[in-house]
Amino acid sequence: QTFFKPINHAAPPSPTKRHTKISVIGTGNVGMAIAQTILTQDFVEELALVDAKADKLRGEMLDLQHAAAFLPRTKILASVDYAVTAGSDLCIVTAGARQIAGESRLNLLQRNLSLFKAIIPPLVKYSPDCILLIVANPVDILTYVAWKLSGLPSNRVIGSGTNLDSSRFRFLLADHLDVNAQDVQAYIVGEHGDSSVALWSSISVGGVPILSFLEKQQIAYEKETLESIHKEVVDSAYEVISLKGYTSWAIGYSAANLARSIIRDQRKIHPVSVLAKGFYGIDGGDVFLSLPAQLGRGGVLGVTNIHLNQEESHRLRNSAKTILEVQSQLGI
Ligand code: 6V0
Repeated sequence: QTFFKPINHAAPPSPTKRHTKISVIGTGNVGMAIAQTILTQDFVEELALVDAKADKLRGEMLDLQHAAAFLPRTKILASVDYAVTAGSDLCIVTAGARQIAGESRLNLLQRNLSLFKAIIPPLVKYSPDCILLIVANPVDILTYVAWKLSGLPSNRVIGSGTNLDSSRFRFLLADHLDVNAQDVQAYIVGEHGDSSVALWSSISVGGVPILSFLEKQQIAYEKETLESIHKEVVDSAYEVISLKGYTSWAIGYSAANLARSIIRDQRKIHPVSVLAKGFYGIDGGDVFLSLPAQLGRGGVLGVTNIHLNQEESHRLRNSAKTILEVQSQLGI
């Protein structure tokens, strides 16, 4: 406190400078990858961590705090008590039950539903103006659950959705074409998972639509080749899990990228899970699935109207149907 002699008559800090705070719920592999990526990117003043396991949580907090000499200055807090999240601008929920061998998807979902009943209400109680970013799986349905339990307007409840699938897609396309993944504009939309939809008709590389790009390069392609790239995206999560037991780094960067767009009001377009009813001919109920959405300080600012061909629209509506069918069995 007394290390520096204070300056006489110093003006108080400008009231216009906003103090930003993010909370991460669940400090497992995914939560910690998100937390550490956020810390390196310097867009938040305070980071609060919550988990049910007090010792592990304190260990993770200390481990991150010990990196303070190498990181932008961020206050790191942790507690099993949700009061630590008070005043968050963004709450990222990664806490989720793991699938037990032989357990049905629906049963896992029921367990995650009761978990969310213990997580979402206190989060909203302590941060009534926050934006919720759901990462736990099955992400689309749990985003719907979070929306229902939170009572927040739908523009403030977002699922990380196919943001990760789309970055895997961009990596594979870039690798295939030997270009930089950041120059590849490509979206996977729909369910985060098996029924996701690759929007081939709108992919461009450096502004050139991909199908004509491939023709120009005289690269022979067939529908099957394109489909196999999409299949590789769908399979890649399973592959990583079978090899290292979980996925963490890519979802860490993916979620931190979404957090940055929101906190810094970047108004960037991301394929994320949003309340999709009324867009792209999706009807039949309140369903969250990924669409290219513009994100900023207000949460979801809008949904881009990308041209989909008939097959893509059909697949997207089927993806919505798949999610709605499971959701209808939840009783929420
Ligand atoms: P993990 O390593 O088991 O971590 C889960 C953490 O949640 C643990 O530390 C638990 O102690 C904690 N937890 C459990 N119950 C509670 C509770 N009631 N309150 C607070 N904390 C609790 O799992 P991992 O981190 O690997 O995965 C977390 C979730 O992210 C899973 O549902 C994954 O399926 C999901 N992913 C989602 C992705 C996406 O693209 N949306 C990508 C990867 C993983």
